[in-house]
Amino acid sequence: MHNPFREAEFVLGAARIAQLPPDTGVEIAFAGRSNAGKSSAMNALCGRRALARVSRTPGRTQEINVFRLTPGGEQRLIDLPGYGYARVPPAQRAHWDRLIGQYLRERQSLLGLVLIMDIRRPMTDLDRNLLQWLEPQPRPLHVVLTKADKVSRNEAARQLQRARRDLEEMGLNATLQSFSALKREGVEDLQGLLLEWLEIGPDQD
Ligand SMILES: Nc1nc2c(ncn2[C@@H]2O[C@H](COP(=O)(O)OP(=O)(O)OP(=O)(O)O)[C@@H](O)[C@H]2O)c(=O)[nH]1
Ligand SMILES: [Mg+2]
Repeated sequence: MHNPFREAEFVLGAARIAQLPPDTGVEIAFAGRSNAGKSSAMNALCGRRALARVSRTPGRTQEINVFRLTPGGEQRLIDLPGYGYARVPPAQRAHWDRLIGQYLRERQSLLGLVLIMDIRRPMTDLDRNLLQWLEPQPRPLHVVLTKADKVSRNEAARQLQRARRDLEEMGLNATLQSFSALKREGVEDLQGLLLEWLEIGPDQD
């Protein structure tokens, strides 16, 4: 099957909102705790080994990394810095939180958010904080419980159900799936959903 994410290319890393590309076109952002597996999920989505850098040590993605789906195109994937890494100076951590919060609240081209969580510990307090930032402008939310290769099928199903219930209790309308970048499980489901988002997104004139 042709993978339209295969042509994705790195554009830039932004330490401040002002450094992002112009706020036109559409973006799908990936958020999650530090070390949750965001960069690995994006690499799996795009069928590339090293599009987004995968960390050996948590907290590697310190900037907002921007990728475009086609050369010169106006559809982008955004790798947000992971939140919640403890061994980062408080001032730096506060800067990341502000950066992510500001991005989620203000970015007009943000089409939808993919929230990546480790299937072994989804919906932590930090994930809930992030979900609260989504409030003012409702956009599609897709929750990916990754590293499913680390748990049994039963446990994966149990965690999915728990996360679904938690999201409902928060009044959030979200789609969910389990995923493994390692085993490449759930990749086609993720591709299919994001393609639907892109198709219903604003037209590219
Ligand atoms: N077993 C397993 N390990 C994974 C999977 N996805 C990611 N990992 C590992 O988890 C660690 C973190 O992965 P990253 O993709 O760098 O996570 P991240 O969320 O981008 O991390 P930061 O950018 O530091 O916030 C790495 O050691 C990966 O190899 C998966 O599906 N299964
Ligand atoms: Mg990363």
